[in-house]
Amino acid sequence: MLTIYSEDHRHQDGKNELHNGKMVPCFEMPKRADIILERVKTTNLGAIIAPDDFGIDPILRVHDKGFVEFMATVWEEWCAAGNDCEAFANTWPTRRLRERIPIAIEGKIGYYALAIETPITSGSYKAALSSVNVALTGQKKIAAGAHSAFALCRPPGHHAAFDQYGGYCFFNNAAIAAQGFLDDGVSKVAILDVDFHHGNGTQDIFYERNDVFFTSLHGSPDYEFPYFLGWDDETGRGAGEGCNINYPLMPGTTFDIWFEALRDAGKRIKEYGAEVLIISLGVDTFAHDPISSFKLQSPDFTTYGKYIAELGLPTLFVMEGGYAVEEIGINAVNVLQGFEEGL
Ligand code: SP5
Ligand code: ZN
Repeated sequence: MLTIYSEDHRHQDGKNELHNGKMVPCFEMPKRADIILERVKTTNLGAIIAPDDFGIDPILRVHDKGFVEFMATVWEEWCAAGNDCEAFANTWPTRRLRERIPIAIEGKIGYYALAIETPITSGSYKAALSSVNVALTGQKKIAAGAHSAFALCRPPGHHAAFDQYGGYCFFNNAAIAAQGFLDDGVSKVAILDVDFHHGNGTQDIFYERNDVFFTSLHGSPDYEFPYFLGWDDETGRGAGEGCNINYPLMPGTTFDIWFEALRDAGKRIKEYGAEVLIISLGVDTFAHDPISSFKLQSPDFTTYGKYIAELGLPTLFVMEGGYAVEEIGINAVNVLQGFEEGL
């Protein structure tokens, strides 16, 4: 399987995030991609190529223009306002406040943030652009006839909504790739999100559409981030009714329960009639992940990779979360090797 990778992910290198009331070193760190790349090499998964540059037009197909402009300029504005540290939001347009975009950057950042934990740094925009290019390069390879590809994206993307960043995500790589497939002539795309967290951003972007089917297995929002989306009564709206399926699962979920949900999701993808599959590949379902609570073991990743291959669709794997850094390479590449075994 072909891997797409860019060194530019290093430009997102936040110092701290707010976790359980303390500023702690960011869980989402450059070393994650280094360890995955190392495993791709040692397992001889296949060729590793650099991405092409697609500019911002494909991003504007799924994200708000004002939001993309904010991402491009936030660091400069944050520094110009006299700050000499990473940028964090601290005030939001919550219930009964107005959703009007303030002029001051301290306000604007709250308008566009969905959570407080993610630091914006001097390199966030550059890293986010490169992550989009990695996903789109994989998408183009599949559109040109490859059966699969691994977009080693970093920073991740599935929490990034139409006009919001957060959850370590800035632009929604998987959603941009899905739109890329449609723009290249595919009529039905499925996105299967196996990250531990609900893919709220991807759901948000496609919620009223029937050309992208979105399904996600994740820790129930009653207990887990992002807390305010991801229940099973969210099935899509308007033309999108029936094209969104969530599997909220209890903390402590073991592989047998998780895999049963995955097989149900796979059945629904087949029923929908998807022509192409995108996997939002988070491996924070691992039992030893430091911020998650599912119980998958490393061999389970191989098992479900094999099942994904059995769906028989051209498949683009887009890297999302996973914070047990030492094992992230084994777990992510196990999925890809399982997929190849299942062909
Ligand atoms: C892409 C991705 O995986 N983003 C995850 C962002 C999670 N950020 C908030 C984490 C909150 C962790 N809470 C720990 C207690 C769990 N019971
Ligand atoms: Zn996650």
